[in-house]
Amino acid sequence: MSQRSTQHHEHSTAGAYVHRGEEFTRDTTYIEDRIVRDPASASVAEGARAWPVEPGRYRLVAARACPWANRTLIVRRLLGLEDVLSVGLPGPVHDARSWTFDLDPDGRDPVLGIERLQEAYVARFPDYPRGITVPAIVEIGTGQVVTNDFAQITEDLAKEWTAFHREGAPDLWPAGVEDEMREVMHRVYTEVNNGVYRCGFAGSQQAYEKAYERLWSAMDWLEERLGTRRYLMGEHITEADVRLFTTLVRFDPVYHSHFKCSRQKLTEMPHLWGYARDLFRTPGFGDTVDFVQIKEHYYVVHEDINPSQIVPVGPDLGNWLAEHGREALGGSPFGDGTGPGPVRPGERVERAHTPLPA
Ligand SMILES: N[C@@H](CCC(=O)N[C@@H](CS)C(=O)NCC(=O)O)C(=O)O
Repeated sequence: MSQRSTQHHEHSTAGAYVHRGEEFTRDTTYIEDRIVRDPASASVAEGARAWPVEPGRYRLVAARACPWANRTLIVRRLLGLEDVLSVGLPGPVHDARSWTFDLDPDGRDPVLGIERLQEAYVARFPDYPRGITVPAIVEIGTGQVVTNDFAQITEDLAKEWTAFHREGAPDLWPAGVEDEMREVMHRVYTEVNNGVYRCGFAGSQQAYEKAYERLWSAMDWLEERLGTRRYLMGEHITEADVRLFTTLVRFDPVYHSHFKCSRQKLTEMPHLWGYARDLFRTPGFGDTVDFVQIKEHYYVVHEDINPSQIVPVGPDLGNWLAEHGREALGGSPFGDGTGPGPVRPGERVERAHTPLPA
């Protein structure tokens, strides 16, 4: 995650995210391979490779706890890709070598047969030098990681896997608003998705206060924007909403306390709170969220900022199902399309972990 933490992963449990005296900087070097409809004509980063879209060839590894991985779980469901791209779900906490399949029988992913995600990274790059991060896509036949570039993964699921989208799948990247959407998503990423981490892993009082100001100025912008429109880009959900949602859903249980993002709770920002609950109840969003795993991940893994590793019991989450009244703003989540059907039996979040409608 941070440059320093990745160096530490070989011998510590996600020990050092905090840069003493400094601002938190995210390691944004990824395996930039892409999975595309036409590898011969696809544009890929220098040194990266284009792989063909193919049902059953790849497995998405996405811990429910992680906000970046959570995006892929939502998009996969919204687009109905469950039958063509299977999913492996590491548990919420790491061992000394990062993500493990400790929730699976015998502690192994049933399809890849591995105990640690690290094995898939090493199968491809024996000396892989960076963090073993989720989300990652692994080629099942070779057991090798293909990509961990979270932003490109969801964009490619939406634009390159179209032949396998379910009927009624929403258009998460509507052409007419794409330019503005990229600007909004950039601001959401730098100021909010990553902004909460910048607060939590600040290495000095000054760095924290600067990070806090940045975060809240973006939260105020979003609160205002969502006062007049139901979704970030207007009447229907887009990838921009997916990206904001995974941070909002973690806000009160984790970021408000653990990352000291405490000017207000999400529940005290009326438009953002209504918007988050509206999305939460939309099939494909809330049904991917596991509050128990989310809390366990942050409070246990980030030992440097929570040395006791005690996981808070609160907050009470029953209010996520309260009426949100957002329909009054008009719009509809899926536009001309439809919502995804029920979650696959093997992929349901444990009932006791998240309040969902019956
Ligand atoms: N690596 C991406 C996003 C993915 C990411 O950070 N995932 C975290 C979990 S939320 C992870 O896998 N951390 C394990 C590690 O850093 O070794 C980024 O830093 O922007």
